[in-house]
Amino acid sequence: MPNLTDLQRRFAIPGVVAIENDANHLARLVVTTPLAEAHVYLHGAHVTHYQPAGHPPVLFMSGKSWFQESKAIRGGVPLVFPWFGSHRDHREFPAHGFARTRPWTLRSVRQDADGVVELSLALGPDDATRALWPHDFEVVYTVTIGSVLGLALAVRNTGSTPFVFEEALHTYLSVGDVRGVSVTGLGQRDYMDKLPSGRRLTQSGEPITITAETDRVYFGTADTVNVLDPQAPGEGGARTITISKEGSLATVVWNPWVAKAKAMPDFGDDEWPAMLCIETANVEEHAVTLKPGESHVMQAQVQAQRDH
Ligand code: TA6
Repeated sequence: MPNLTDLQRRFAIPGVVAIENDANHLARLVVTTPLAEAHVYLHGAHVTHYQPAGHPPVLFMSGKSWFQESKAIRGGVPLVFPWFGSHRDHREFPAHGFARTRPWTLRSVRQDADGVVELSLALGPDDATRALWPHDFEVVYTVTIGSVLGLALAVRNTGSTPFVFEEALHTYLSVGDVRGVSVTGLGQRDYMDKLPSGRRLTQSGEPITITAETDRVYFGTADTVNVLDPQAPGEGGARTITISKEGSLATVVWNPWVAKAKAMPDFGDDEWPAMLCIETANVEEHAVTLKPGESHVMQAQVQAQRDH
């Protein structure tokens, strides 16, 4: 693991970006500016907190999340790479790939003239990743913290053979009560309903509401999704969280509801009403193929505004 003192010397910006070990001795960056605050762990390059000025937190974090090097953090924005869900051929491999449970390297920390902070983190192959996925790659993740949370996942094939990968920014949004939330931007899109068997359907009208366990992969959609939360946390009343994106053709919508929430040890039984995952992805038929030397970037912007 990197030396904390060395990281602080190289990357800290006094009063803006601190680097600390959390209570579980995992290193994280704590970003505090007049525009927003955020927490980003080197473990999984995991954004666990984002709160723009004047708003309650935009990301949900489970109070029962693991914070261990071998496990994914539950909430925030888990990074899914290089496969989504269970591995097609090896069900014993970690779900959603290995990126979210690897230590990432902090590459740069910058603040621009407007006060926006940009972090860059990188992941490359090692024996552990090659044992799961026999390819050479470089992933560079850029997190931009301002009135908008910007996330950019750049994958490059540094090997000598082509590879195919899936990816997702598995974003957990914080909502007042998922049963009262309306989702727009996915109308008329085809989707795979993973409950129970992966059947293909077409989204009829919208808004989409959440009335049971929901686990859907929408295809052929580069669209912006809006989540209207009439009972948003905090004092300000209703708010809309907008997720726009580039370089992504799939969007995943997930809420575990009652039974699945109970089945997850790192998720509180009563936490499911407080979250909704809107995931920016390239999965299934939208998996990405890269020849040697080629790169691909997937980006998302997460923004909250009050509905007055
Ligand atoms: O993105 C939705 C999903 O694939 C669900 O099927 C559920 O498994 C969720 O991801 C969480 O997966 P995780 O491995 O983080 O428990």
